[in-house]
Amino acid sequence: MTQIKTIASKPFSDQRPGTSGLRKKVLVFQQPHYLENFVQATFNALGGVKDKQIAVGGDGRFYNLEALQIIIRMAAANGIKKIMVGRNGILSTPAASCIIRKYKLDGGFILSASHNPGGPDGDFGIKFNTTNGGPAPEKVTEKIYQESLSLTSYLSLDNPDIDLDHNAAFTVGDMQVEVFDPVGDYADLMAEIFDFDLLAELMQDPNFSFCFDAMHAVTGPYADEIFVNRLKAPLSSLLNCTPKPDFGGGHPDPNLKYAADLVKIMFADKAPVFGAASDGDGDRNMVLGDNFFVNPSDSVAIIAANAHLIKGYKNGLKGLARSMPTSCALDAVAEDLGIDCFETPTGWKFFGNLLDAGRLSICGEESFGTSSDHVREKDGLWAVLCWLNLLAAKKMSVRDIVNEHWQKFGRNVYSRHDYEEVDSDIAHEIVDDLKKRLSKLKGCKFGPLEIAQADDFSYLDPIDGSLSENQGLRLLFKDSSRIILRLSGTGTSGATLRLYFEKVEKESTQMNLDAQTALAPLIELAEKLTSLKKLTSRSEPTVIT
Ligand code: G16
Repeated sequence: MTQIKTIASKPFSDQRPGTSGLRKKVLVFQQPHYLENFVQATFNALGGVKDKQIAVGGDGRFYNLEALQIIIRMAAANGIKKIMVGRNGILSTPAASCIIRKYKLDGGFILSASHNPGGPDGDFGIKFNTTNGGPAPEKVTEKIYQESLSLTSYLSLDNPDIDLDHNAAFTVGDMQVEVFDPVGDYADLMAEIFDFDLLAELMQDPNFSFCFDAMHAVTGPYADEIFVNRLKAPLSSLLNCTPKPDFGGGHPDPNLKYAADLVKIMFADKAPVFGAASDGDGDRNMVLGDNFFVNPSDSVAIIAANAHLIKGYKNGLKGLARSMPTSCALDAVAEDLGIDCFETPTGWKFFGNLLDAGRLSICGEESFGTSSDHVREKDGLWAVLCWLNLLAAKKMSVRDIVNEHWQKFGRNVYSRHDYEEVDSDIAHEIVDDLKKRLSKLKGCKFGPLEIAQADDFSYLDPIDGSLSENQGLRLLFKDSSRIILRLSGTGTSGATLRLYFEKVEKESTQMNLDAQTALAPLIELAEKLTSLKKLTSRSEPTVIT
């Protein structure tokens, strides 16, 4: 039997998981014992993992393969009974959720820093998902952090690196290892939810054209299997579909700035009818029409409003949910359908309890995340398939589907301004300063805008009663406009400040106004109240969505 070794280590003080797991520069993770400590802290926080079964895989970024081998050795040394490893170390975040649920595993590690850049100078990340397939809730991530603060050793064993290139089953120590196809089970799940015959027909329609950009990240193999092999889309529909450790030098974040290849195609003359992209680990999506951007907050609302057209949801929806900064477009749909719409803090983990309790079917976030109760993660390709389904069923363009929705529900004109890599002290000062003034802002009038409520959002989970405080500063106006300010929990350099703006437009002739123009009074007011640009010496946001 292979000898289990106790390896001396030292506690690290910076391993508190953020919005979605632990994300740091690759160089931080490459420090001796750094990754190992987090993995051992996770095992300890779970009360030990003897005889448990887990999955592991990642988005293919730099350090993915080395990290996998470390985790496999540590899993064996900690008494895990079986580990399922995605072939080539690949496993998208939604596919990991699917696998954990389908094979009733006790959880899994996902190795990804999501949409953050990769490569030796880029970012790496790790998060643990629990037996429901969803990100560990705060009580677990906090326990991991507490464990990490006092950890002085971890368990491993001497075993050569294992071959991850082929499907195979073997043992490491007493642990069974199964290297499996990371795509098949997920593609099968999609085939259960969507009518693939309908979608294949759309792909053959001479008036239809489609472009999917995997941004050199994990969804490439999934897109190949689903769109090309199963739906018979031409191979030329796929862009950047080979996962690369550095994502081709790009920033695998599907937004108007970073998905530049796709944006160029979709905003050209004779653009395809439909375009979409997903991020590093495959949980985000961006949806575009011919010269048209679909705001993610609108996207989830439109999917929910039309869900009866999708095979998997034709019997109705249990409820809806959105994160607090996401626009209230979804609330209007919930009201129309006569179902609940929950408002949770930013972070997919907050949807988990509601999904497990059967209280909601579809949920989404402004940060390009949309999904349903089929998994416990957001799911980029699922959202793309929803849109393909709507296009096939409604026989309308993307632009017309969005306009039809706005005409019925009104338009929640929306934009997010990100200020990335801001000096951390300055960023905290800006937030703290506004926070101190919140109580005095209620009732203040700025031209036609009157603040009806000003607070720091907190969330009482209706299922387990847990309270999450300090989740973002909200200025809520009498006319339903909103300004939100919060610090991102996913950046790795300095701090990222996010400002969110929303205004409800019911006047049908004003629906197509440019969002930045329509929101200009709110954008100006935010600067007046925070002096954000002045204090950060920035003339404009890093990214505008
Ligand atoms: C993660 C979370 C999302 C969150 C997003 C942005 O997504 O899972 O719930 O909305 O980060 O968070 P923040 O505004 O704190 O940066 P991903 O795709 O990065 O895993």
